[in-house]
Amino acid sequence: MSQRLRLAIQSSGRLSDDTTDLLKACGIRISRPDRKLRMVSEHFDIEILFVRDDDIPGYVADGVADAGVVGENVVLEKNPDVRQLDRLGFAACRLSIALPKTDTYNSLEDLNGKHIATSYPGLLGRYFEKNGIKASIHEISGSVEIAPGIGLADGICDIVSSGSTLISNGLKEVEVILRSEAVLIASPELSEEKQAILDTLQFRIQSVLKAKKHRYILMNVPNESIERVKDILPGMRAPTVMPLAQEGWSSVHSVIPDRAFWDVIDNLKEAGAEGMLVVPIEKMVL
Ligand code: PRT
Ligand code: ZN
Repeated sequence: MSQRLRLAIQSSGRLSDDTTDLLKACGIRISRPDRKLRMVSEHFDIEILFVRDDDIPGYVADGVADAGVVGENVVLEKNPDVRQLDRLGFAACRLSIALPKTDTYNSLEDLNGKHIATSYPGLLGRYFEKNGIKASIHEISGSVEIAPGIGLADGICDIVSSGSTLISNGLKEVEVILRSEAVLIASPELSEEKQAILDTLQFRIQSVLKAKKHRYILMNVPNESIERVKDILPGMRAPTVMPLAQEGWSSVHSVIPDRAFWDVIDNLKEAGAEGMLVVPIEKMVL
């Protein structure tokens, strides 16, 4: 019987929808009737385990799962023996230290002697040690942001994304100790067969992520401006140029990094490009 790669993903929470969408874009459809804990994919040699995110690094390290999708913050906090592979571009957040907004804060030294509440004692402890800060850590498992308000701690170290939780609790972010996003992790040792499935999965993930970061751009350009337009386009290769039915004009197609679009658009217009269309790309296989 052929082996299956066992992939642990978050059962329900901030990671689950994006993980399911990514797998779907990779050709792995997730259907979970009756909220089962295990699912075998029909189109790929993969089995999905639905678990709590905190358990994923341990399961992968212990061989209960072969690979997993989890926040980098959770992996680094647990510090298990796993391989960290691709960064997946979702669930972006930071792990930060925050103090009451009325506190004076000039530098890390100001944290000496403070009492900090967190669910990330491992990461925070290592951060203090690396920076020679003598502060005490109070581990709590939830609602960390209320700790200073109820007199439990002087400050907190917690996950921040928009920052609104900090603001509504009268806190200010003073140090970012980690920038995190969802990552693919795998156990250090896999059978040859499972490693081959993981390689295929990674190849598909990378094709999907690359596509997300690029746009397909089409425009009409007077023939005398084509060279200028080619110089402006930050494409992967030379653009495709095709004659239009209208004499003296061509259609120019290219793939550009998404972030470059607004930087080049004015230059393209100035060079004579018209009727620009910018289209999302579903997959990019290079
Ligand atoms: O039930 P299970 O244990 O599986 O899930 P969970 O409740 O432990 O985790 P979940 O689903 O809340 O988060 C999963 C992962 O999403 C985290 O480990 C992070 O990698 C990532 N992530 C991204 C976040 C946030 N953004 C986030 N904003 N995790 C938590 N938050 C919380 C944060 O703890 C704080 O309470 O949101 C609040 C701050 O948000 P802002 O927007 O107000 O700053
Ligand atoms: Zn959790």
